[in-house]
Amino acid sequence: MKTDISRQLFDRARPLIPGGVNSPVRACRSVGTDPLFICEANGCRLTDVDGNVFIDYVGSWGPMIVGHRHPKVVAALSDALSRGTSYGAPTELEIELAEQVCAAVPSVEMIRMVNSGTEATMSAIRLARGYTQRNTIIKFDGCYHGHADALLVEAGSGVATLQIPGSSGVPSAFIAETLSLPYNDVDTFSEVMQKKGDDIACVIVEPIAGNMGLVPPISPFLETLRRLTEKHGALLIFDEVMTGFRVALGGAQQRFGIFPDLSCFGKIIGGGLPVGAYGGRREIMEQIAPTGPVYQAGTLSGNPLAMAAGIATLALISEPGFYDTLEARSHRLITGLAERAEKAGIPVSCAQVGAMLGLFFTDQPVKNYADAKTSDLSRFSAYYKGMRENGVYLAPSQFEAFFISSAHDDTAIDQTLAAAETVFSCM
Ligand code: KE4
Repeated sequence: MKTDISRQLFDRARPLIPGGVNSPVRACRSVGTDPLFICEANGCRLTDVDGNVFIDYVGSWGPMIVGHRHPKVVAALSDALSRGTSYGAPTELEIELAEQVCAAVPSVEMIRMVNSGTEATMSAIRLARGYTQRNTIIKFDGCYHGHADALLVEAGSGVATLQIPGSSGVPSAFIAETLSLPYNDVDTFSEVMQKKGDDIACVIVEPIAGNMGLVPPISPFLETLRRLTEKHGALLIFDEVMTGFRVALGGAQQRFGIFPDLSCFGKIIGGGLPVGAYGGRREIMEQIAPTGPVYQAGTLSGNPLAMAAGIATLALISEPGFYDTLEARSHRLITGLAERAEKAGIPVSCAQVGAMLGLFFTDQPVKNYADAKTSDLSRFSAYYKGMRENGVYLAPSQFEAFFISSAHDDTAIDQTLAAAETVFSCM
């Protein structure tokens, strides 16, 4: 595959931008190759600067659930653009998107727009601390909630003691109030809540984990989080930045019938433009400035272009049958991949929830981050590079989920499965 121009651009980018990229995973370091520079996209396909075309399963890391350059999203954006780009003042578009999210997600009565998932979770945690007047928070190993200091934590040696900063530049004091526990581990969570529950401001969780690869919750994990946070007066925060509008119109909370106190969103609600949001019960959200003492602000929050793209996207995914089609195509893809890997004698552990998919190169069941780390990373790298050579663009990390859009038709899935058959046969 010709990648000369990508390589030239990468050489030009690296002296100017750390790693040549504006988000680390895009550098493709964990799969031992260089990134491709993309110049356009349409439907389920990306075209790189060398003219190579790929079936895209990254979808900008989730937002592109109706495919790239959907005519109705482009039309909505063009219409908004024809009137201006940003006002720093309220617009009707912000009300429309808020109405759509609150109508779709039962636990959300009030919502605040921000500009990224990181801002959404960071703000939700500050709100939970302000509302409960408590400081300690609980997250789960392998869950990623953006790069706010308090959330960059590696699980310590002792489950509920010594936490270790997950990044240089994060003072230990900034994560001293963050506990990180094993995902899907009801016993450990229950023990910690029994000891510390009355000091916990919030528990934040990816209701379906997508940042250690795809790891679904095992009942009664989420049920226990809901029960014990309620019992101890802590808030439950569902980080639905990835799962929101991805696994159901009402997100994972609608799919599982478990409703948090606060929810965080991003990705799909911006339709490919920078948007995040957090929302929940009115009596909690009214603690946010200017109606309450918890401060949070943003120059471009509720930007009209981003709102327009989000509104158009949410209108499209609200159409009858949208998720049934996505679910069926996702199921056909993941079962096809599993069959072809098995035929080639390659052990894989696959998962699919709605239009969120995951494939681990391990013969172990994957129920938490420790299991996920049993995956054969060199095999994943070979798979990633092979699929890219065969026209399929995957997330360049074993510890990511992959996504289908409504633009991934049967032809695209057949082509993907054919590529996988070729690649698995050479691994
Ligand atoms: P952003 O700040 O990147 O918009 O959102 C952070 C975030 C929060 N919560 C969840 C569940 C997320 O998945 C994310 C971001 N997801 C990653 C992909 N796993 C974004 C890709 C990247 O970091 O470049």
